[in-house]
Amino acid sequence: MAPRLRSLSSFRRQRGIALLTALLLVSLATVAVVAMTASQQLGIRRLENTLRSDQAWQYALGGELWARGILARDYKDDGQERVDDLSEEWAIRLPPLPIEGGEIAGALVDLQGLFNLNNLETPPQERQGEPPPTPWLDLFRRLLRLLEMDERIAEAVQDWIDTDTVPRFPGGAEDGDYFDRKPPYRAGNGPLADVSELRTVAGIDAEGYARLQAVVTTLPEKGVRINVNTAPALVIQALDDAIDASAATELVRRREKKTYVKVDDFIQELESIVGEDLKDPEGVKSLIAVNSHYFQVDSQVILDRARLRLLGLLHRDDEGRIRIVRRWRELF
Ligand SMILES: [Ca+2]
Ligand SMILES: [Ca+2]
Repeated sequence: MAPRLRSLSSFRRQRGIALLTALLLVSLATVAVVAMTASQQLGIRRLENTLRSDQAWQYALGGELWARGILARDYKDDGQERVDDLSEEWAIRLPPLPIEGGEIAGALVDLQGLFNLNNLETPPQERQGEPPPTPWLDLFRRLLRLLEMDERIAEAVQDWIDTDTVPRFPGGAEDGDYFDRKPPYRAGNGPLADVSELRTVAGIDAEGYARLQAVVTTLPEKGVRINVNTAPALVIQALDDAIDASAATELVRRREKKTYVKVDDFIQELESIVGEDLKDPEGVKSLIAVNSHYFQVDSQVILDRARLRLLGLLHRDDEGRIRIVRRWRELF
């Protein structure tokens, strides 16, 4: 009896092990299926995201195309009288437009209403000393004063742009000043590519940068004049010592009633407000324009989970040809 009993219990044990093995196999297979499905879902999600980003990019490019169209139409409408002011179609900010799965918003900004920092470029210096001030340097110094910032920052920006290593006086800063920083770096030695570069220039902290951001720009040429039909009051005030805050506000108020069609119209109004105080009307005239060549297009697209902000610098020449100078993305 005893061997039979043993074999029966051994049979039961074996059956138990087989059952356990089967269960284990089933659970392993389940884990594998779940893992495969999860990875498949991830793949689908990834594909979906890529597709959405691609679509958002195409929509944003569409926004750029819209901007080019508006600028081309404006050129045609202007005819012989090349004037750009804030009552024109390009200056109207588009409310967000619904698109399938999201929305798109766009805006055009005249960058010539702002002071172009690359106007500060001068030939390299051979010796230390104060180089002769240019009208653009005077304007930038006034702008810094109006922003309640140290006007010696003007020389630091000039040194950042110039290709020499001789610091200007009194506020200059060259490689020597930047080597001491942690981490060390060198001066730019070329035109500024973006306003954000100012954060690396000596004397400009986060607060100063925030103030400057509203009134300066970086364009790929120097000597770009300020459009008095679009410039904020502060930039107009910085044109000449004779213009105080109330005169600048009055000049802005008058352009809202009647656009400055010629540079002389602005000078005439300016003289009627400040009178004898204006010592150098020709000097002011050399800094201003009534139209613009540089605009920034800003397209913002939301598409499901994808968000894209595409900015572009557009140049419109005197023949009305429009080209994209550069394009960059920003978070929003
Ligand atoms: Ca126009
Ligand atoms: Ca220098």
